[in-house]
Amino acid sequence: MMTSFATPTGTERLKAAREAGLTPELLLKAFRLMQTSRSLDDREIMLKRQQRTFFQVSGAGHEAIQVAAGLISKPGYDWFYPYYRDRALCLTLGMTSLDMLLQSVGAASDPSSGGRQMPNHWADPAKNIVTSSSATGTQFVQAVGCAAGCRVLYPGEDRLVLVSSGEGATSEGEFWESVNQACLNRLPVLFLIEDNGYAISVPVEKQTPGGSISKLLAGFPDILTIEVDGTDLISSYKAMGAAAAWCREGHGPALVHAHCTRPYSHSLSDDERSYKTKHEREEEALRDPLVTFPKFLVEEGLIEASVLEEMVREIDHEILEDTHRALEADPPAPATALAHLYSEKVDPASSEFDAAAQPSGEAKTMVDLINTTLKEEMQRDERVIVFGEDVADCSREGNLSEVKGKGGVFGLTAGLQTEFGSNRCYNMPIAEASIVGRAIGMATVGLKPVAEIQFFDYIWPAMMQIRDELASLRWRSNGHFSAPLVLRVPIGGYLTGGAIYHSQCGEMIFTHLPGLRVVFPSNAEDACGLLRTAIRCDDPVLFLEHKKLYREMYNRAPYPGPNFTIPFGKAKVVKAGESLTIVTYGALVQKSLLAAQEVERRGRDTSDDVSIEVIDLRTLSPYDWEAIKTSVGKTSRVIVAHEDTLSFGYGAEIAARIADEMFTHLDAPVKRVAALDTWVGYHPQLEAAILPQTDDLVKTIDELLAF
Ligand SMILES: Cc1ncc(C[n+]2csc(CCOP(=O)(O)OP(=O)(O)O)c2C)c(N)n1
Ligand SMILES: [Mg+2]
Repeated sequence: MMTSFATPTGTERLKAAREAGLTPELLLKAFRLMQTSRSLDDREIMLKRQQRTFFQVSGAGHEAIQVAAGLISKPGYDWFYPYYRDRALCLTLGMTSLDMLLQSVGAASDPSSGGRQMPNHWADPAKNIVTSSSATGTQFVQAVGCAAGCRVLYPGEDRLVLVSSGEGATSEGEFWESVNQACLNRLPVLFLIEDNGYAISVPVEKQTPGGSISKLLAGFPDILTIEVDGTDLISSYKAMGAAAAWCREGHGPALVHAHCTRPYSHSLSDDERSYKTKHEREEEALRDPLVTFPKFLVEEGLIEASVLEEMVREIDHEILEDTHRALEADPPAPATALAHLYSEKVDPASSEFDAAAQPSGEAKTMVDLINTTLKEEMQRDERVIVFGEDVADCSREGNLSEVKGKGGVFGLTAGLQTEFGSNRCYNMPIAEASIVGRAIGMATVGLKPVAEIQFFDYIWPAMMQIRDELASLRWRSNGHFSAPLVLRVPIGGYLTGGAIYHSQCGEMIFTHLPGLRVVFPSNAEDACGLLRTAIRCDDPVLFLEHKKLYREMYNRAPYPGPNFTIPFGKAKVVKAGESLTIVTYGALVQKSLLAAQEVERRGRDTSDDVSIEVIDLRTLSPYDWEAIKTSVGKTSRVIVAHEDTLSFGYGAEIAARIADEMFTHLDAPVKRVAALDTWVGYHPQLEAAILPQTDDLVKTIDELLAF
């Protein structure tokens, strides 16, 4: 449904305000908020020019729609995903001038980020203003997840999720993914698009086909779209009110397309005179809400001009006092740089997770034990929700009585939907950024999503969500927000036929990310214990499952019990030895064992007393340095072996650290065995040549022993 809200003119305006529920008191409150926002921008610009702050981006020209958005919202009940221009919105929700100035100066007491993020990256847990990144458009998919999460946690309540951006950011794929899913699930997401006609220097007609984002959405079902003059408080208030009512009444999402102005260029680093004409700027100035709104208040007799001027002076004075306080505030202490990367509540590396296995029954595959663990954790904790591509048994629930069910392309999630229902295990559209974004939004409100990415090779659309959002969320909000969740991802090759898009590794790209835990089990028992730790811990975990290891005979194990957990960062010495250490994980654990056996057998034949130690790291971030150190201290020879490509790889980090900290213990150079620096090929002969084999390990062991 599409509506356009006309801007009232002349004497109609007061009548329209009254009809919309805007009392004289509310109008004056709105003015105070709008003026505070503008005065703060002016003050911050001065501070930046005086080099007392480091960055400035303004909300100027957007104040009317933002105050309207804030007035129709319920802070602490609704949830908010604002963007960097939303100063007036956040003031209306209850943030203070001092809160904002503390972020400008980068103070330790900046409530949004503790001096970690640029100004205008608002966050306030008490008001449900969720920490934002600087990436345009990433907030949309998280807002959808937040709305989906609220539906689970607060059924029957009329909370909405307000998410905003400029018109330029609607070109991001995540915007379209989020509209798609908000419509699919009829979620109460209120999209506010503040259209100031430019994305830095790019005008809207070069950004959006037809130049209007609201018109483009015409074909989506169940979304209410409203186009409005975002510089006019009265029509903005009406539009936001109607959109909020639509969401709260359960009809689905709404989008308000608000036309704003941008009088202060994109930011202080930009000068719009280099791409906007004088005429264009003059036309815009006539629509400035901080010109038109006070004029209206005075013209309609709602306030005397002199009283209004006094009010502005008062606001400026208060902001100046807050500025002095902010400038005196302490900066963040250097020693705090690493604080809040991970949970301070739960340490997954602690002995708390060191539970003994209580094996029972016959040996099971990795698939069986992962499936059992998921079921048990879903039984134990209602907050655990599983979603991904094809993970449900059957999306058409009615067919479940007639069909066996799918339960994942590898069958890992089989039976979860049947046992726990379609609200706890469901299929997602093919949109990996949304799978991760939804999980982040859900985890932010307190659920425990265990999402699946179908193949590691297709994780890349979600990379922005993983790197710029998931991994940084706790750190950038100075510990105020977190998104503890699990991403299960089938990975790896040796499939004979998997080729480039079903066989790659690439785990080191993720171990490079502070804030993320990376797990890579090699056998059924470890997969069970580590998955349970992943679900029970308080950090985001990338749980990598090697496809080739899913149904092997050699790595099976009896069921180790419903409370079996393994701490992160605790390697397993899978074979003890004295002559050489192989540090490895994943599919190369078995290959290392085979290579060790061969070398040892040859040694026995020639009466050479050779024994190889094989260490399975099991978790890659954190990893067990002590285990490596102890072993290398004993053997003095070491190979780091992995399936991923050699150069700039995981092994490079371990090898560098061994060279750094254990140099004097070494009797030979640190060697690496890994894939060739290329992609995995389709033909088995090509694949075998590219991926590391047992023979490669044998050769390297021989070389090192002979050194
Ligand atoms: C993913 C990403 N790409 C590029 C940028 C750089 N950037 C910051 S703001 C911006 C323009 C956004 O324009 P719009 O969405 O219209 O918002 P406005 O600033 O006009 O309010 C760009 C390109 C970014 N922050 N994130
Ligand atoms: Mg814009």
